[in-house]
Amino acid sequence: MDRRRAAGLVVVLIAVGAAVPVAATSSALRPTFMTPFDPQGAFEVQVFVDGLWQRVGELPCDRYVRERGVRLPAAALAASQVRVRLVQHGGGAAQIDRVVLGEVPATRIAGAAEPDAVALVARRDNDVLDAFGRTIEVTFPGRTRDGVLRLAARVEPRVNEGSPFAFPPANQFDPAAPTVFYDYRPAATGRAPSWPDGLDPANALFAERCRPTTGHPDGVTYGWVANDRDTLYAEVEFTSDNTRDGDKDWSSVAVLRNGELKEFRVAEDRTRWGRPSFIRTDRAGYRHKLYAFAIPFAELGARSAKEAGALKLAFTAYGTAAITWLSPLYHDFGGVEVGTTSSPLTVTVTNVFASDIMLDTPYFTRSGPYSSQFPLTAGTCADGLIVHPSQTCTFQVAFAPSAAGEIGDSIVVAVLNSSEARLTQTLLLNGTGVLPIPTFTPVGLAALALLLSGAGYFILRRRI
Ligand SMILES: [Ca+2]
Ligand SMILES: [Ca+2]
Repeated sequence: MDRRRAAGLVVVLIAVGAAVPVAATSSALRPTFMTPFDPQGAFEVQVFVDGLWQRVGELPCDRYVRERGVRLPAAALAASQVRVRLVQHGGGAAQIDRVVLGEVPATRIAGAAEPDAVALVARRDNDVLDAFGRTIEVTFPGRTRDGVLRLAARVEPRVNEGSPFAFPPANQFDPAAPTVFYDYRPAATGRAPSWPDGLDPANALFAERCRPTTGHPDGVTYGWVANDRDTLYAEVEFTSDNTRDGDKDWSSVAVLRNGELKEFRVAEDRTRWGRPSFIRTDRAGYRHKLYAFAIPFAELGARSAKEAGALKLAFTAYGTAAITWLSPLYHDFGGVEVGTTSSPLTVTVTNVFASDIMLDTPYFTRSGPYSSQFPLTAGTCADGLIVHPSQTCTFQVAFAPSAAGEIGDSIVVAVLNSSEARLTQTLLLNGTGVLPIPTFTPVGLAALALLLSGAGYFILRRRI
């Protein structure tokens, strides 16, 4: 299956939310991070010794920032400067939060795009350096006592998993349209704000703690709204998005007026309704996404703020920082010998909501022609099981190809939330059946040798 198509499918929202009263400062999202280490790529570590780059080791990474260490050879440490190369490979994005030798920070970084790279990797603070596909050369002072290179980094999967964060959170996982809104009545004689200066959590329209399941940091997302006579202004500060991913990062404002819903989206390549920035603020001291919206009232069918009257607003934010209650949403088993069964994949359902969820009966459905080749084993998940907030259940899927070739399947998992709304998410599976390599017994090998020598004799006779 085309991975890009799979990516497109998995970020599509395929769930139905329920309308509940909104409190602007309480979060409904409480995932736990039980995900085991699931490497998506790595950093090869090289060190400069006696005029040559020497491979020291490989540090695998998954989506979460984790610190790993590798001891550098004594010959490298004895030099006046220790030069290390970090060669990133694999995954769909990669960042370094900190790299130190012992506890000593780098004095120089080469191969990075960001000018303040040395400061970015000096501390583990969510302020990260883009390292995707790069060879980053890091120089440390020599004759360091502790010779362990420590790298805190992450590598994202190729396929981004999860849904945007929704504000109000009651709209989370709602594919079609928001059902819950913030009320805003524009002031007839409002003034254009001087944002981002003067943004104050005390004046926020909403402040919601977000806990991404994508390895991005937990953080409070804020929204503000203001207006002047002609324009509706809004800011969305998505502190959980500490990675700059071009047009993959976006935020939107949906405005409901006179029964008509209109959505305005802003990304690096979509600046008609506003602008994204990637900055540090008083709310979060590491670089993160802040979206500024400016929407003329004329776009809402009103000639002025006064005419606009009462508005209903809903927001979303996505930054590859996202949330899902089913993980993973995509898995490729790779090549598996026909007639055998792969090692199983564990799939986790996590209650990321504020109240109990119940697995539907049945809790999964599948209708693909190859479903029987992706056998499913019930783990702790079961029809009708109630999962409390932050709790999980799991099941296993494996790949048992019956013929050579690449095939796929999808499993739709369904749960009911506390309002009995049915939510679904789809797990996409892929695998390639490969034919076994023939093996020979000693007798078989002797027969093959005889056959080949006979053929060789025959060919030689023909040529003579
Ligand atoms: Ca950092
Ligand atoms: Ca991002």
